[in-house]
Amino acid sequence: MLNKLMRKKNILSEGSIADQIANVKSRQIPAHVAIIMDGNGRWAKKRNLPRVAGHHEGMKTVRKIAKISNEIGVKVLTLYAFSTENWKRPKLEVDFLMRLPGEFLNTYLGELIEENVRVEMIGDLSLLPDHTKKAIEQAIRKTKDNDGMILNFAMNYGSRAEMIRCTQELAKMAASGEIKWEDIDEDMINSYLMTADLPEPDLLIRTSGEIRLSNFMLWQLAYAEFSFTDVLWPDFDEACLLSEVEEFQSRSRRFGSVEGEEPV
Ligand code: V0D
Repeated sequence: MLNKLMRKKNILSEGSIADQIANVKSRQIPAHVAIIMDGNGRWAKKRNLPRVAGHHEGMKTVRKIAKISNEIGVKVLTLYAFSTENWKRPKLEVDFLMRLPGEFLNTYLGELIEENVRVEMIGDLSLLPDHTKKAIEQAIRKTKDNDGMILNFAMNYGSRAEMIRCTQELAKMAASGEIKWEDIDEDMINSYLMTADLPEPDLLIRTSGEIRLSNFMLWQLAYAEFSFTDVLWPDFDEACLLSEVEEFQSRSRRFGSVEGEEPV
């Protein structure tokens, strides 16, 4: 009863991180958390630093959030690292971004392997510079047999492009008689998306105050809980992630009780 009151007043999460972890772990953990990592440029601007300094700081946040997510038992963490729109940024900024996977993996791949994390990717990798592709392919190869959390980077990913490709594949098979058009259902569509082997996201988080999906996992997010926070990605820390999961847990508790039906 006291706990419930404290939770309602949002003061249960004010203890230590260890308390917050224990609290979160005693309830249902979202199997798949997807995050749009926004606000790196704004973080840098506030400090009179170049935008790339924000991207670099954001890379450290990736490590922090992957570690805490793995610790509480998240099965899949998908991070939107680079969208198909991001090519429009200044060339020097794009060049800098494309060096981050290599730097990230040089610094952290050892730790990720120790933690049994499997690195995966969604998106069109064919357009990335060779050095970026090499770094990524190495990370995927070195972690392919790990069976812990999947750290899934969305790189040069766009949801509509993904759905167009899926539709074309299915149309081709229907035209050739390989499948019947009437047999196309949700499962078949799922199996032709880049997320075919992953559970659907349970929780979507976007940092930095924008309230948009920006072409991210439009099909896959049909039933996810959405959370938009004003915290800028480089400032997003373990406590922020745990609070997001606590909020997710309090919502799913409400929908499971008589207080509210699952809304449409
Ligand atoms: C910049 C905030 C890690 C978002 C995080 C090229 C923008 C830091 C990676 C990464 C980026 C990607 C693949 C991989 C290992 C690490 C990354 C990009 C941007 C886009 F296998 N951080 N990070 N990739 N930023």
